[in-house]
Amino acid sequence: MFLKKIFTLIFIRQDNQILLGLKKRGFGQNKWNGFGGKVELNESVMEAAVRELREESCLMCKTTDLKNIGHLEFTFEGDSTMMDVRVFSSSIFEGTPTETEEMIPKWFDCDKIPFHAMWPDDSLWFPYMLQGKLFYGRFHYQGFDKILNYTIEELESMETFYNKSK
Ligand code: 6U4
Repeated sequence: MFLKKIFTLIFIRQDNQILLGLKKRGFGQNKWNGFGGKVELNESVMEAAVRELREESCLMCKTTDLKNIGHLEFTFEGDSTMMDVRVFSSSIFEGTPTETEEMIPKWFDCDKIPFHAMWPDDSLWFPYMLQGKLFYGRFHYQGFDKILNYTIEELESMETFYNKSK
C-alpha cells in the first residue's frame, strides 16, 4: 500500500499559448512545469491550486474558473509514497505573470513546449491536455529521470473517474 499525498498542478492558457514556470528550487528544480504544490490541511484541492498559482506566478484565479482536466499518479522505486496530482486548467485569470522565489513564469506556444527540460512524463500526457482530452496517467520512476512503466488513458468525465475510485 502507498501513502498518498495530494498535489495540485495548474496550467494557464491564453490563445495558443500555455504558461509554464521554471522551478528555481526544491522538487523538480530547473524543470519547466505547471504551478502547484501540496494541499494543506485546511483547504480544498481547488483552493490549494489557486493559492499555489498566486504564490508561484502572482496570477489570480477563482476556484470556479478552474477546470479539472486530469489525474496523475507518480511512484518511485523503493519509496512507499504516491504523488497524487490533480491537474487543472484555466484561461480566466487576473494579473501579470511575475517571477517569484520559487518560479520564473514564461508563455510558450503550444507547439513549442520545452519537453527536453521538463519531467519525462510530460511529453506523454501533454498531448492529451493540448487536444482538450481528459486523462489519467500512472508513472513509476526509477530515480527522477527514468520511467520504468506507465499507463495513460483518456477519461470521459473526471466526476465519473473520482466516483469510481472512491
Ligand atoms: P514546498 O515544500 O512548499 O516547496 P510545494 O510547493 O507545496 O512544496 P512542490 O513544489 O514539491 O510542492 O510540488 C510539486 C509540484 O510538481 C506539484 O505541482 C506537482 C508537480 N509534479 C510532481 N511530479 C511531477 C511530474 N513527474 N510531472 C509533472 N509535474 C509533477 O508534470
